[in-house]
Amino acid sequence: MLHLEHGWVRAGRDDVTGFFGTLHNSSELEITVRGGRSPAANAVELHDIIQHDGRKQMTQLANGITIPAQGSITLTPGGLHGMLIGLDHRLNDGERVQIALETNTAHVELTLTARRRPPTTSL
Ligand SMILES: [Cu+2]
Repeated sequence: MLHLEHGWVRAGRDDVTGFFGTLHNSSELEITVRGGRSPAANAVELHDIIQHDGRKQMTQLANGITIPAQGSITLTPGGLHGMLIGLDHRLNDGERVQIALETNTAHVELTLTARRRPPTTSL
């Protein structure tokens, strides 16, 4: 089983925005998140931020994110993160956003709250 703890989506963006939190894998097998769907956006992608020629660049992770058995991976604004691409409207502070993550084992349904700033528990 995979679940997202302290999940949130960044509010106030027009076209694309990130979502964050800690993915916990409570199963005995590794789980790979490959992408997802959301009624609020055209696409759900998984990204990382890498240094390239001294500048930070966002790259899509074509192979997704793998969470080890009994392990966790944290999605943060400065590193690995989820991305909503092609928002159908600007997310308001406090708005609830549905995201279904697709993994190699199952879909994981999330309801995240949009916030302008990270909740302190996620940092
Ligand atoms: Cu991104």
